[in-house]
Amino acid sequence: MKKIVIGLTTFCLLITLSNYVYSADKENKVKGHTIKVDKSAKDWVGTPPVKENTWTISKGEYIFRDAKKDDVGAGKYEYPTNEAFGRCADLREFRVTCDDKNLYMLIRFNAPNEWWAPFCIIGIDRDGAYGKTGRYQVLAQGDLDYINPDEGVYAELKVAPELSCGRVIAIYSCFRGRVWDAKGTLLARKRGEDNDTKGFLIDDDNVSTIEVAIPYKIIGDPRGRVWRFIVATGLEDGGHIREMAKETSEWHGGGGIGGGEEGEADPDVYDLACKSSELQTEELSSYKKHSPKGDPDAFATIEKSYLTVRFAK
Ligand SMILES: [Ca+2]
Ligand SMILES: [Ca+2]
Ligand SMILES: [Ca+2]
Ligand SMILES: [Ca+2]
Repeated sequence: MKKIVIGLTTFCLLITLSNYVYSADKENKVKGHTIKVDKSAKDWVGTPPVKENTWTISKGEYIFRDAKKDDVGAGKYEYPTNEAFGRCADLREFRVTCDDKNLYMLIRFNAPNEWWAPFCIIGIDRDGAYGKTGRYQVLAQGDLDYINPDEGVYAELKVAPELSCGRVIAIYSCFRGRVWDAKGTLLARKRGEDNDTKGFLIDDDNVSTIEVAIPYKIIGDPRGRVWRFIVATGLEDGGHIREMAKETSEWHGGGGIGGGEEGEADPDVYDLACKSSELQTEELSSYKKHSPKGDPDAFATIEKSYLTVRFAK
């Protein structure tokens, strides 16, 4: 009897172990599926993880579930008092999948009161620690002498050298967006106009959930590779991210520094996709308060707040 029990236990253990190894190998990579950017997120079929600030792979989708109400930026950020904003920079979910032509992303915010209000920056490090370091660290900042939304996001945010981003994407106001290369050159633009870049698609499902499609000829082909995603959220202002200030007012959130003038070193970011809300606050607080406007040396540096997505071949 004892032998049978031991035999059965060993058998069950082996089955469990082999299942684990099999599923870890099989489930760890995104083998994606086609998404229609059609104002319905119903084609995102994966199940999100139960725990906040964790990720899973489900039905070919990488799914990160971000914590609720961790949208406090460098620790004490408040929203502008104008009711358009609500707490719309509270990131709730970020998903990635792909097919043989496009990378697809889903961004879920806390619902804004006005459709134009949320802003999301996505940096993609496509070559990891093996890439060129010491370059492309600032996330498409733009030129302060000539504020032009096409040039950048003006978020005062940079990443560690080993996270240098080959692509930076801005997604905002439910259907607008831009993609830059590592040097800040604009590669794609969608404004809902005739000259939108073909194939770069952005639309919302019920305002708070945004679907994005980007062709590989713009973003690169992730299949068989490991990409790292930096996801940062804030508020829209004239096509770029809204500046923080020391004091809260109708149009500027408080808890930062200065009077809400473009380029002040506080990161204009309320939330990051990050495994720990404490780590997120620590990284967003890593800016230098007393420095000239627009000085990249003073910007907060993201070192650990990123998502690692492994793509199947
Ligand atoms: Ca859809
Ligand atoms: Ca959040
Ligand atoms: Ca700032
Ligand atoms: Ca977060």
